[in-house]
Amino acid sequence: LAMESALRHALARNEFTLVYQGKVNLVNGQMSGVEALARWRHPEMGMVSPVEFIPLAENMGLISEIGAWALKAACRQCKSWHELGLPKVRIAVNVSTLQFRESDIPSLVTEALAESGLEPHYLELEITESVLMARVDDVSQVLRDLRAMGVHVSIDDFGTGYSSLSYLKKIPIDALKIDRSFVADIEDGTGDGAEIVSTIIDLAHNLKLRAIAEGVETAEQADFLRSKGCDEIQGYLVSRPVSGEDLISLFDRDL
Ligand code: G
Ligand code: G
Ligand code: MN
Ligand code: NA
Repeated sequence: LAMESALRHALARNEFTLVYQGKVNLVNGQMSGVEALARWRHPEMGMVSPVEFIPLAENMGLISEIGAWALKAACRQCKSWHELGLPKVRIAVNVSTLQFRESDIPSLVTEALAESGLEPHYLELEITESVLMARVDDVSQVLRDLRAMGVHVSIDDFGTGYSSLSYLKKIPIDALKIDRSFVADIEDGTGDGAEIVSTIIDLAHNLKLRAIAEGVETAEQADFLRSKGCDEIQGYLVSRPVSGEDLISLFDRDL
């Protein structure tokens, strides 16, 4: 209960912040994008993980407001990296399923892009498979509107939900992000994890989508993913999530 009342005031008290984790292109080794991850810094409770506060925010009817803040803050941060003359990367922002259903996402995105001055093709939204469980026509229309604007969409935590393959073929998306539980199971390339991962990579490519592996922690996992044609990786091997300022130094590092 204490956490609920604190969460109600967290936005107004400026307690949310974003950290950023780079994605690296496995062909050229360059940083290709950055995912924004929300953090709640409470004065007494300390850092509260989004695993805790996102579901709470959904239950309390606060997710759309918090999600809108995250989208706008991420667009502003990305634009400011571009203005510093850093290599231009795309920013990925998580959109919860409830937020996707409750809000007018195309209008919100239009507003965030207009306010920040970020060009639409530098924005990517990460949604999960559960978004796709709604009426196909409604979801498709929102995704088509986003595509028409030039905004990218990827499916996060792919493989843990219930996407129908025929559905995936019909909707305009750009990438599948392979859930980190499968990546963790790659090990030496012989186990179940390895087979699931290479199957998802092939599925993505057959659907003309990029495949991105998340939670990559070891060079062995990265080598396996490269050998299977995975397009991009994200995870502790590349970098932990860091502040907007700390991310700048990652641009010059040899990844
Ligand atoms: O950053 P990491 O600990 O901690 O994130 C945990 C989970 O919280 C992940 O599934 C991530 O997608 C989700 N998450 C992080 N930031 C946001 C956000 O801004 N909005 C939503 N909806 N989910 C987020
Ligand atoms: O669900 P989503 O992919 O958006 O989650 C991102 C979450 O994964 C964040 O909590 C982030 O801190 C965490 N994360 C990022 N890289 C790694 C990694 O290499 N290993 C593990 N175990 N977690 C990671
Ligand atoms: Mn994500
Ligand atoms: Na994920």
